[in-house]
Amino acid sequence: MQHPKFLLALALAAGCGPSTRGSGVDANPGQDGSTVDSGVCEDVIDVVFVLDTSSSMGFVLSQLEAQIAQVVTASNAVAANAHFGLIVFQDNHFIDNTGPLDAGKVHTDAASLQTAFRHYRTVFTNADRNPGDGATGPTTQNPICEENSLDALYAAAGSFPWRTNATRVVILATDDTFLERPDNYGDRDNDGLTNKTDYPREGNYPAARTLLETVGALRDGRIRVFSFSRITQPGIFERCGTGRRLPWTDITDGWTTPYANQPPIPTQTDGGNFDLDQVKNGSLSLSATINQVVLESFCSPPIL
Ligand SMILES: [Ca+2]
Ligand SMILES: [Ca+2]
Ligand SMILES: [Ca+2]
Repeated sequence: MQHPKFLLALALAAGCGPSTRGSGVDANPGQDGSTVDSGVCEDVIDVVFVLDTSSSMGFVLSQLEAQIAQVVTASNAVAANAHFGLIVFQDNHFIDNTGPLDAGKVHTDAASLQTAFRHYRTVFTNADRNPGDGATGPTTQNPICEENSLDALYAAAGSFPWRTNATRVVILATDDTFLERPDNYGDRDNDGLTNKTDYPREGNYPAARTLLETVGALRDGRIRVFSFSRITQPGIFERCGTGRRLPWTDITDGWTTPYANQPPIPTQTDGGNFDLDQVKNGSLSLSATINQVVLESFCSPPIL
């Protein structure tokens, strides 16, 4: 019998999008159909989605809602009993708790994930409401363009119930860079106070972590980060409608370009980055790309 990974590789071969990753992971079957790790690895699969739910990101939630069943099926074809988590963020984050296992942190099928994607799009994306504030939190928040992916990633590393024998993958989507402690995402004018009430209203959304701390937690957890982010600067009419802390030329920092002289997060975790604009225009399939990286990561510990 063929290794299930090999069979899935055949099934996926036609539909995979391009990857910019340059790791040494080799999921290609050998000429005799064997894989480099066949017969020794008994991993399960844990995938955590870390998703920017700010106003420009609704298309990712919609596409995931439509395509997540294919991801769940493909992961379970690689190894039975795949687990999925969801952490949503804007200027703060929330660890989704609507799954059936581990106090809601773990999803096992597409239906509960679809309900969750729809919920965050409706209640948070469409209202500029920060996920950590809950469904009745203030609206029209988010006074600067940068989004708090860093603290959401730190939560993924430390607060998701990763299984000991799991191949661990984070799928992150965002269209901007992030800030580090001690900056504050709610401090629009960077005066150290969060008291301005004119639009876009200030609020107290301090960054809790640094890039160094976050990457350290991810690497300690053997968690690969695959990001979908913008590779090119948006045109003037596609830009975030508020001010920002860092220049527009920095929106790729941390994903495909260094952040304050530190290599990008996908590079530091043996993951990869894909072009979010290709997802938006329909030329890159989220599900095919996610299935590809899960397959390539399976039973191949990150090379750090
Ligand atoms: Ca945004
Ligand atoms: Ca923001
Ligand atoms: Ca201020």
